[in-house]
Amino acid sequence: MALNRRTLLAAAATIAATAGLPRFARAQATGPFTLPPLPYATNVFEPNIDAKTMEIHHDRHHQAYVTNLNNAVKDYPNVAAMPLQEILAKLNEMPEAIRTTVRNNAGGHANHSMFWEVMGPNGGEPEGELFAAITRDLGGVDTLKSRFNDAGLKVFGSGWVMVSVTPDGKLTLETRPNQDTPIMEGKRVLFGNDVWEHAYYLTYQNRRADYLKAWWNVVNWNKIGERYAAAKAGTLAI
Ligand code: MN3
Repeated sequence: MALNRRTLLAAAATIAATAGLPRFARAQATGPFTLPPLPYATNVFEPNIDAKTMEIHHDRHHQAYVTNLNNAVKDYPNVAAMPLQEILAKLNEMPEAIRTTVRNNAGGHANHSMFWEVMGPNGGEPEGELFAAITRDLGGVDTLKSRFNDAGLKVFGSGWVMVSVTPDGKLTLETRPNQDTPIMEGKRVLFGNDVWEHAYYLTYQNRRADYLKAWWNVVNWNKIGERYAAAKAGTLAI
């Protein structure tokens, strides 16, 4: 086919249109892992977390972890068939060619799936066995918040601050770099906050401490109570 001016213009228009598409629309890949829909509207946490941050964080960042993970495992059916928590607990058994990619993106998928779940409007307060465990293991709710915020502030670069839970219900404050998670050590995460700049930069810029403080306003303690019961029952997957 001869290239004429009309063909070249059409090609240029196609390239321009593709370049203008959101990243997640171009990167859609099929695979065993899927992006869980947000269980609430993106604007429900205003002004604590702005709607644009929620949208980009979920639709683009989390989608990218899912897409990258699906791409990494597509030639490894044994890995693709494994539950996410099992992949994370067996990272050192992963094929070396995909181990780092799987670590970062399976971790990112797990961490963000947890993150959306432990936030919500009208999330209540810690009650019952959860309240008792926080009092027993973390010095009470106010002390937990203070220690959690301090730990989150001290994460250098990108990472997470979390509370993990053992099968017998003991709670521990933890931090992890990048997209690492205590699931990699066979533990379970009760809840955690994302301190990557993408989680807060549009509203808070460099003020991570303000974001950490405001985040408690959007925590879903009712859901965390359910996760605590599930962790003790051995049924909490992610
Ligand atoms: Mn994030």
